[in-house]
Amino acid sequence: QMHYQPIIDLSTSEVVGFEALMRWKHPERGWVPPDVFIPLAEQSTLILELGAFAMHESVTTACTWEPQGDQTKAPYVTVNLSAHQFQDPDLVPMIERELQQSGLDPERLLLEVTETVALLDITETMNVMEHLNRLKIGIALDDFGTGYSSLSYLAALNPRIIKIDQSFVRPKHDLDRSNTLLEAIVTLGNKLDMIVLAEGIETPEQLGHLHNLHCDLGQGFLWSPAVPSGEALSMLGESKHPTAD
Ligand code: G
Ligand code: G
Ligand code: MN
Repeated sequence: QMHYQPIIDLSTSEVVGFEALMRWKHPERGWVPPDVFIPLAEQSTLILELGAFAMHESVTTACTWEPQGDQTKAPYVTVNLSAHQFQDPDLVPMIERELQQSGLDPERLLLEVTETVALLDITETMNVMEHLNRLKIGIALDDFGTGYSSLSYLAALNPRIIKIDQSFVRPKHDLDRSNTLLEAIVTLGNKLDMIVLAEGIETPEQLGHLHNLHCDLGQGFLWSPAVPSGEALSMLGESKHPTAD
């Protein structure tokens, strides 16, 4: 199943998108988390089938979402891609087919890739990026700050969103230094005209701090974990999300 975690605009506290996250309900073991089954699926072509399933479910579900407040566009959906998917020659055609069948506005789809995946084969990545740009599909750079954070490649990849890893948002040690890094990453993203999203926000204090740093978007248990599509849809009707003020 695909579940959806809301992405919140820290200034308006509106839901601007959802990250699609896969869950496997095993008949005996119950819910198996993706960090257990995705790496296994990656050892075979099963990951391509799961990836196609995730894309189909996500774009179909996103078609049911309506614009919020003064928004001109309905919330977008971000779909995680694994390394093998990114290297699959059928990736772009598969996405094009799904967009065509569903009728989803391509600007409402973003692909989440980690820097590590994007840098595996930079020539191939730039080739895929060119196709995605032409289709107006955006990239959200996942787990930013935990890979090599190659700054020249960051500029070349030009993601629409950079997602700051949770380890900077909820530092376990070296609080001062983590905060300095957090501030530097937000500034870097802002200056490069990228939308900066902080992951794993759990407390109003973390929210207030990130808002003060001019971080654009947030995601985390403070608002909601990933929920089934029906719950995501009803979340859109509500406007009582925690705000930074
Ligand atoms: O929500 P969380 O525990 O559920 O997700 C754990 C990890 O699994 C995340 O790093 C996320 O990128 C990955 N993941 C979740 N859903 C998908 C998916 O549909 N495809 C891929 N490739 N990875 C996913
Ligand atoms: O690696 P990726 O960023 O795609 O995966 C996000 C992971 O983080 C998922 O497992 C998701 O369930 C988890 N997550 C999302 N929000 C929070 C949060 O506020 N706190 C914690 N501890 N985990 C979170
Ligand atoms: Mn992700």
